[in-house]
Amino acid sequence: MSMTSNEKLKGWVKEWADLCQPDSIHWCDGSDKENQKLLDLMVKSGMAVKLNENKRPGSYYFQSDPSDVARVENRTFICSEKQEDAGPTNNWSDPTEMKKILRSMFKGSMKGRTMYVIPFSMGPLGSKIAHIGIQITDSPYVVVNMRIMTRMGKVVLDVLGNDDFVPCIHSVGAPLQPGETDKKWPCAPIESKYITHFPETNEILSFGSGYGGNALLGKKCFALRIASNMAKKQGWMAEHMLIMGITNPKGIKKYFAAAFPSACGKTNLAMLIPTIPGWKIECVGDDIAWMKFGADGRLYAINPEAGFFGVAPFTSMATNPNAMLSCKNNSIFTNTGLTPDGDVWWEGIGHDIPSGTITWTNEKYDAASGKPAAHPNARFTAPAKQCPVIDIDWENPAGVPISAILFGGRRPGTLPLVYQAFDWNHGVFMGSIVGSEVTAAAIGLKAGVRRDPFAMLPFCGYHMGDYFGHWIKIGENAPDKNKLPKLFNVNWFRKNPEGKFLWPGYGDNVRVLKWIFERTEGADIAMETAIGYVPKEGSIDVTGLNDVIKNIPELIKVDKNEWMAELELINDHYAIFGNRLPAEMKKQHEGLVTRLNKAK
Ligand code: SAT
Ligand code: MN
Repeated sequence: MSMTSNEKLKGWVKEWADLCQPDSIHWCDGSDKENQKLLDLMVKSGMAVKLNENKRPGSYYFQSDPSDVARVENRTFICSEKQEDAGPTNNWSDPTEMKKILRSMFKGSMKGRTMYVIPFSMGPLGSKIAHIGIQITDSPYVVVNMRIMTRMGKVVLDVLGNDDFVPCIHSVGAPLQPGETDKKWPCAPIESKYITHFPETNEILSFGSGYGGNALLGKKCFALRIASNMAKKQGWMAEHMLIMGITNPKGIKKYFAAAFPSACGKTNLAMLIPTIPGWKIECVGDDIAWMKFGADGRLYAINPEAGFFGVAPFTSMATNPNAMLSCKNNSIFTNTGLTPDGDVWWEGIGHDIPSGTITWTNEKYDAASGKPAAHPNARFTAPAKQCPVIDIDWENPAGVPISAILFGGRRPGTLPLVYQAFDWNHGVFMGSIVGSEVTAAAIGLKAGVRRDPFAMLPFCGYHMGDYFGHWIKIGENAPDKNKLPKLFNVNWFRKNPEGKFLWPGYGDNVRVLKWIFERTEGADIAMETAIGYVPKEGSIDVTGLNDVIKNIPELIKVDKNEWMAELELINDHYAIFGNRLPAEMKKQHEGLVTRLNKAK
């Protein structure tokens, strides 16, 4: 039974039910009872395993189909009316054509299944920065994950009233014939998967995958790809950034946001345990930030999500105790190993694998096979409120004021441990050239720097050149330019010629955050170089890090030759944006050339 008087919503659900032909329709109220019913149903069908109540209370284990283990970038489309609006970094498809294909895919796709209607809010309910979506799905797994990752259920419909919503349609694409028994993890083959976005109408249609960002449509599809379009039109920012609070020993607190490509430790940084006394880090979010200017002229950020969808492998009490504690109960584990005593295990969890552990492919673990117990993209879904260092203001509808924005990637050379932009536009240049070194072996690409501007490569829902332009506009239109966040680039991954990391990372990263904190207060601890401000000698607190002190000169070095080579690479990177590259970015590039030529 529908729980709304929103005629548009009711009509939309009916239209899709008519097309998808589910056996029944269930409007999700978000209650504990409903959640438990769905979990029990999945345990009964064999899709879920209830974990040991004494080890992992309220938690469940899932194994996906081996063909459905991660986001599928090559099956992800931006269906803008004009191809050039999707830009060179997105797959484009004509919206009318794509809708035609999808209508045929969705036709009858929910046969034998229940259609769930999930009202959800990205951001605290009622926040001016938040937005409401409604997801239709035939996956109960999606429902229980959306309940952790978003604010979900009846309350959302109450807030929505008769307003507009972002329509999100999802099917695993595996209809059941009468009498047919279901697969443990139903999904469609790769060539039938479609993760599609219609930026002109704010619609999301996703077919054929049940996993992560392909299926939990509030996350990357809505909160980044569609929201980045909304933000561009409306003058705000939807970014792939963690948000953290940082308090100094005097009790002064600031908030930072940070954008890093995948596998650069965003979740670890967001929950970091400082190694220097008196400093405190608290977590507002680990993946996405929505930012708008407040009445006081400062930029405010909310975390649109309510949970963490974190990579499990190599998360441990040593690398990220706060993440481990966040998923100690009421959590969902997908594609980890399953131990004989009903708990989960993954590579790098910090203890040996219990004998008899079942792998994510449902086989008995065999070290000799060389196959891991957990898939490298195995995930935990955990409520953010369970994080021991969750920030007191993490659900503040007004958001938190951002003092600094950090960019970074994995760069063994060239980029110093930290440097600060001269001003906003220089910082936009910095964000536009973010990248990580990849090895040829790892992903079958040419070895070198994979550019991932603002860590938004797979998530910017429009032309990346226009996105740089939007960042420039945000700076130009700021109510008070002096109150804009200061922009920095960090690089924890610089190596010496022998290939050893020069910086310890993890909790010691707070030492760099301390320098940034002091810079936002205007401390005289920086040295001007061609590329920006780097730390003055002795200004990074390395107390107690005796082995690292000798590395500092190398860590903050700005090498003219390395940067000249980098500038060539940036030219190649910029070339793909053609005439949509803002003139300001070319100017920034030329400015750097001139400054480097003058430098010794
Ligand atoms: O699967 S998700 O897109 O949610 C996570 C990720 O790939 O970053
Ligand atoms: Mn992410």
